[in-house]
Amino acid sequence: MGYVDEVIARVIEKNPGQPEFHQAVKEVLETIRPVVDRHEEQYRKLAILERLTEPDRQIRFRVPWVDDKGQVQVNVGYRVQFNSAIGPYKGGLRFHPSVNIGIIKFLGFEQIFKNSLTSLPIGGGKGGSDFDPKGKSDREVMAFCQSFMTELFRHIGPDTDVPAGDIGVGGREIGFLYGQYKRIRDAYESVLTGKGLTYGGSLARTEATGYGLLYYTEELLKLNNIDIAGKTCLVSGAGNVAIYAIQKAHQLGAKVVTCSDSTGWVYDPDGIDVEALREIKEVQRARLTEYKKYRPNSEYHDGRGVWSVKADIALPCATQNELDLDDAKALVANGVIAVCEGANMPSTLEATAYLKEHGVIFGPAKAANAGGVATSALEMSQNAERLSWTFEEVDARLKQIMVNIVHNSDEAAKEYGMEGDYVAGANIAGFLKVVDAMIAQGVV
Ligand code: NDP
Ligand code: 2IT
Repeated sequence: MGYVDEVIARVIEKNPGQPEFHQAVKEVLETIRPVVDRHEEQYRKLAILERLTEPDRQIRFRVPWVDDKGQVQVNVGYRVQFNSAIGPYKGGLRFHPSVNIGIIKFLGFEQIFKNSLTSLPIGGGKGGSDFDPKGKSDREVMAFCQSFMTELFRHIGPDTDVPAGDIGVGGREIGFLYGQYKRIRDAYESVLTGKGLTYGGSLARTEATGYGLLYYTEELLKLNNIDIAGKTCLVSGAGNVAIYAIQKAHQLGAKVVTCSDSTGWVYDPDGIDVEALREIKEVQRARLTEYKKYRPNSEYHDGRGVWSVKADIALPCATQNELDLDDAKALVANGVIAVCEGANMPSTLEATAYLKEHGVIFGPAKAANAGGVATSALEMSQNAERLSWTFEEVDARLKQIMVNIVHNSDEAAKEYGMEGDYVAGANIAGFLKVVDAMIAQGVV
């Protein structure tokens, strides 16, 4: 057995019951094989792959809080500090009932390479809780966030670990978390990103992941001599990433005809109305069933089904493994040109393989959605110099970062004989920088 296969087997054995973590490790290690083969003796001796797949630290804690009926509720909180070779741990917090240690580990592992690809000095981490903000009052969300931070604060800091948002954690939650951190530490520090604009947030951070996804997609298509203008797109999800992906797609002259949430999905042949979507999701925090009230010409369907619609480009922006082999077959049968991932690991390994085999241009999550964390790092830079940049300046830097990721991934794939494989290219480019730093820093 080669080194890569040995380490994959070891990860599966040592981390039972964590299929998402196994999946993320397999995807990375299997595509960096040519690099590992070239350096096998050195990497084996230094146990590079074993160290890379074992987090620096995993923190798990109790989060007790009182609901509106006076009942005490107990959730589990996590922070996985995965790798700090190139900078302080950086990565979001996810609040969703499906959260468990395996999910946080897959996200933290992905984050190492994604953060490296941004070219900014940030290491990889992720955290969250099985708390479900859906249907909770603002007071309940605040009570939960304060209790969560009352434990988390001792593990984070502006030069140690800087969390941000992810599923279920947006501006409201970041505000409550930041307030509690500041109260406990008595320090106004850049310890979270995605902050509000009145207390240290960056312009364009809200839009950054969705906008970045479209800058990446536009450039990747350009590299393949295709113009994004005039193309029809499918988006899944209706949260932070989906909303601003749809907005930027429309600005670039494409038309997005779908979006979805965990209850159902919408088909709007005239193009999704972003302002209606923002009102439903950001203001009312309601379900997509409301969309038809704003757009009588649209269709609402219960369950899942976005990938059955005929379109040129698919942009999954909801959650992991939301695009499976059957979905990939439907997309290919309908003539899809490109799939670029806004969510983290939204395509199963089988779906990714099928799409690549059938000539679909495939932009993997850790490259395509890196705009969010990149702009978080720009928020840290602005906080460090105690200045705020204009929207245009942040947006221009974001765009340049996404363009660079496309070309760096493309060149890395070419260098290792895998031209056009942007999954391998992103993994290789992200991996090389981290490994170089790990080797330079010795056995730690
Ligand atoms: P939000 O909470 O704002 O939105 C998530 C959306 O996905 C909602 O529409 C939600 O529907 C849907 N969704 C979530 N879980 C499920 C599920 N299990 N089944 C079906 N639908 C689901 O999160 P974000 O938009 O921030 O995140 C979306 C994806 O993008 C995630 O994979 C996240 O990790 C990734 N990402 C986010 C970044 C960011 O900056 N926010 C950066 C990079 C990646 P419902 O409301 O009904 O639950
Ligand atoms: O998956 C991700 O990159 C995020 N949720 C954003 C992380 C961040 O620190 O901004």
